[in-house]
Amino acid sequence: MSSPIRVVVTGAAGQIAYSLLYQIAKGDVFGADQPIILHLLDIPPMMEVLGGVVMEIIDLALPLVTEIVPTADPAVAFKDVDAAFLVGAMPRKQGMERKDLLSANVKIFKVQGEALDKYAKKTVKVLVVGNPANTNALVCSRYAPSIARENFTAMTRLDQNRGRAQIAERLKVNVGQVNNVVIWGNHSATQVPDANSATVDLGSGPVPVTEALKNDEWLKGEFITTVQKRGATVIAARKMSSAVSAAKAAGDHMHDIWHGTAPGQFVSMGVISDGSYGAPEDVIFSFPVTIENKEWKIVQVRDFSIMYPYYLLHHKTSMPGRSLICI
Ligand code: NAX
Repeated sequence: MSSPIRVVVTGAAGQIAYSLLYQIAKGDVFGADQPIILHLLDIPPMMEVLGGVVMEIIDLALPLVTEIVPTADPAVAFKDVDAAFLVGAMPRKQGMERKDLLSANVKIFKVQGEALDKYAKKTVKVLVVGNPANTNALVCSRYAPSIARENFTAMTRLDQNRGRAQIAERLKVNVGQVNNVVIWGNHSATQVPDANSATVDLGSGPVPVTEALKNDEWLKGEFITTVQKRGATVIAARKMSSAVSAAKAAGDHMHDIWHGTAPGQFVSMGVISDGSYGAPEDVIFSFPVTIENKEWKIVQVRDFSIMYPYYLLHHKTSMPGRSLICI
């Protein structure tokens, strides 16, 4: 067995972390042979709850977990970490303006960025889940100048998974047969789910979903709005936001950073934009990427550059992520 890696999860007493920690602890994310030292960060009032979470992790009796470090101190939480899941964030409360939410989160992600800069390994891979995820990732990266900007990514994998599942249901196939759904932009209602590059394997190799669902107007309309509004639909039914699906998506995202993407497949994540496809530069923007040796690369396919402006026109939305410029 290799030597343990240090993995921090923030918002560790919250509902997403509750599912995510199990996945990490049993080896689904970093590998079945990779021992883990779990660092768990939450705020001081949550320390008792976090103590309960620690007891449950112990009771899982999973041999990969060699040590658990619960703390409310970012200096301890980020010390020597190899991977960071930044899940904790200030939730939007009733009567709270968007600017209030942003300023509360800027404070949190400034502190965590500074702590990463000072204490984490320079190779640390940071996944921001806490909303607004794209903005929070950008803020965090700005306050961690000694760590490459490419090491900070934001989660749109839940939206991608939702898109795959919707298409699989429409085609009445297993979700494993559907790949390469793209999420452009931001993890918010302004995101652009895109099935134009998606493929389905109906038994004789991948074919375009646009072929399999030819003349199906659903793909250009309801598919997009269903994915965009899925989070709100789950909240309306469950009276709580998506948790197990968000945790699974966070695990999928970090798994692919760690182990790379499969040949012929790409995944969507918020990464620092180089202006590809006409997206604004230097913001965290969701693109299709491939990953090798823990480094992502934006997929450059001619078709995408045709489709992306089309969607912007089609939906008459402003460019997703545009609001991120004015944080
Ligand atoms: P919970 O409210 O259950 O848990 C959040 C936890 O974060 C709490 O325990 C809280 O005490 C902690 N926290 C707050 N400030 C902190 C700080 N400064 N340092 C450390 N911990 C802190 O929320 P949960 O349902 O787990 O959701 C967490 C975040 O994920 C939210 O911001 C949510 O909006 C976001 N989501 C992002 C998604 C994505 O696709 N990017 C989808 C799911 C989810 O909505």
